[in-house]
Amino acid sequence: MKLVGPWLSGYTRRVGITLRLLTLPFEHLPYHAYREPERVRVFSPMARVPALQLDDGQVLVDSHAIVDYLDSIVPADQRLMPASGPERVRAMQLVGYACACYDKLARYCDELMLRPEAHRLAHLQAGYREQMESGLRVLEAAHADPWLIGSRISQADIMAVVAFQSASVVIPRTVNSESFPRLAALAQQAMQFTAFSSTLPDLEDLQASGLIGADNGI
Ligand SMILES: N[C@@H](CCC(=O)N[C@@H](CS)C(=O)NCC(=O)O)C(=O)O
Repeated sequence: MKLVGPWLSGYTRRVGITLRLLTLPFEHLPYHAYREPERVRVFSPMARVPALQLDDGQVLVDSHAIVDYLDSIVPADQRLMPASGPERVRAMQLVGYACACYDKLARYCDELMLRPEAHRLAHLQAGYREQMESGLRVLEAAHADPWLIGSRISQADIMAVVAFQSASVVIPRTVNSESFPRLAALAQQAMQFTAFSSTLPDLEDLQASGLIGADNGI
């Protein structure tokens, strides 16, 4: 399989973590959707990442569909989403919040990075941040023991950690281990897995994106 997208993309990282936790071999093609759209388009006509090319040449896009597919090709006891019942509902709820947090963070970053300052809408930026922080508070209130859905790591942990770590790079004064101690502890626990530690965005990539502390201390 080939995974298209850089670790800078939280949704690509979600898929990369999933592949590594499930010990599924893959080739990583870290093409950036904005900087290298023509390379991404070869796999993903809308120039969006992540895209996963399967061994038979078919391509899946959208991290939700991809992680669902990956769960379907591993034995039941390795799957990263509970199959049914209240645990599945809870996992879906938390994955939903974590993805929504990441969406708002991505929109906030797009506003900062792509739109010229004179055309930025302050209320939009503030709204994205407010919504993202509300979502992170929901995740912070979810009790991890030791994982969000109990004894086994799940997609809820993966996306919660991706969203928290990404937000803490972009708006470190607001999102940090003091304001979100449980999410910080969850991230620290997750980083014991190479699936998480090996998929952190390159520092160079982060610096080039201008996203480190992009809030300028706001
Ligand atoms: N819902 C999609 C979101 C994918 C997404 O937003 N990808 C971003 C990078 S993190 C992207 O490719 N943006 C460029 C674009 O949409 O034009 C998923 O879960 O995969």
